[in-house]
Amino acid sequence: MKLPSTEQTTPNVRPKKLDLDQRAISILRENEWGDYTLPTKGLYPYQWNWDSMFVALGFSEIDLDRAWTEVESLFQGQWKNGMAAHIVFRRDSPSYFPGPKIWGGTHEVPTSGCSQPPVAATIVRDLYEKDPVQGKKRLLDLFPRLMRWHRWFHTMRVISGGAAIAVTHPWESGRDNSPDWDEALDDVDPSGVTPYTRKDLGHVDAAMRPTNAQYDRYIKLVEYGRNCGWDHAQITREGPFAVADPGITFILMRADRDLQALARYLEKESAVHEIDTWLYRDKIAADYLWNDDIDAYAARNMRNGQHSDGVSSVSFLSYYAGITKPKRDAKLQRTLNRILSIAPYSLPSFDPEHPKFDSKRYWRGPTWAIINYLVARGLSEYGFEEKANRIRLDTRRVIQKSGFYEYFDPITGEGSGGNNFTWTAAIWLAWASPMTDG
Ligand code: 9WN
Repeated sequence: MKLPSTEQTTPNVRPKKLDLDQRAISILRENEWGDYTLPTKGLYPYQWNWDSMFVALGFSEIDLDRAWTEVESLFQGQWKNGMAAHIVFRRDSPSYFPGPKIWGGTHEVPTSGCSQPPVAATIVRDLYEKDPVQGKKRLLDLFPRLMRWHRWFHTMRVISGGAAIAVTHPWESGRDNSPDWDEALDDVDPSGVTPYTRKDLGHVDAAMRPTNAQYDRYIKLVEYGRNCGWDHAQITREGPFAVADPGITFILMRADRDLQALARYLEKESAVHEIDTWLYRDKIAADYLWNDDIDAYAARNMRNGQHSDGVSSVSFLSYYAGITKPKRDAKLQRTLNRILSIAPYSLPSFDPEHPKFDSKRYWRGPTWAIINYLVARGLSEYGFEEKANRIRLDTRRVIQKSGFYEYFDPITGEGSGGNNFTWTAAIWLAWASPMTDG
């Protein structure tokens, strides 16, 4: 981000721009909690995995040292098996359910028992390239941790011979109540779930959150993992839920490439070769996820091979992942054109023309700034500048219109979920603010 220049800005728009830039910085600082940052106060009182990585990206615009610290603190929650946990609790807070006791994690710093989309290596590469001299020592410490985490995904979240990465809990995908999980979640028997009280509904309107029926299944899946001692091989192989996720698969593919670039910077030849074996399987994963019925990449239930029948925003992360196939891309572009033409505040998390679309309910329709950033980054790298820019300007407009919400109605632009949300502020600073133009 360039610093605000009084000469370059016109008098009528300048105060607004400055207000939002300053406000975004304040949100990052207000949500700081020592060496990590809360997604937002109240609703999410702990450290979340991919949130922290977007936060690091935001901090890198104003305080590179603090950005590295955010990444390092996340890895306090890395298990011996390599998994970087989706939530690092450290303490118990009454405002969130389920907390550390329900998860029953086995790591010395209390964490949840699943992971989240691995954007970390990509962000670490960004931080390193901003200042390789300052970053070298910190990279040397983080590099083996990133390798162990990626290795965990490539061994613990694939099923015999497959290459697409499964999520074994909707929370692992980061897209909790996406229709992508509906069919597989129907097969999770919620009976006998230990009675509990939801805390999220004390902070946010129920119409914007997952349903109780979904929550029962989320908790049932936590109980299954806890009861098997978080044996991730068993959970993936025979647990109640395993769905290949285009989101996590494409994000990991991209992160593998960035990790390989880091391995080259550090002259770690054996790591370069190991990552080659992961990248070699990319096309197999992409082929498995492609759904010709909807002209898009889509989630796929690993227990029965059934595809999700709807387009989600992560369907377009194939470019970000470095996957192209001309005939398929032509179809994917048509699908993207269709969706962009009906959602004025794109990119909706689910196809607005699908019967399950719900413009306010979390991952069943709303627009999320972080996904916009990832999708547009990939589109831009493959020369789809116009579309990348459209998504970026939509992100800017929706934040200008409604503020730093967790997510936004893609039709009206209204903000939903938590407010003063850290990752929305971070994406503003790193990418959506007019200060990032040019
Ligand atoms: C469960 C923190 C997290 C995000 C996820 C988002 C939401 C949690 C919840 O909030 O999930 O992990 O309780 O709803 O879906 O992507 O990381 O912002």
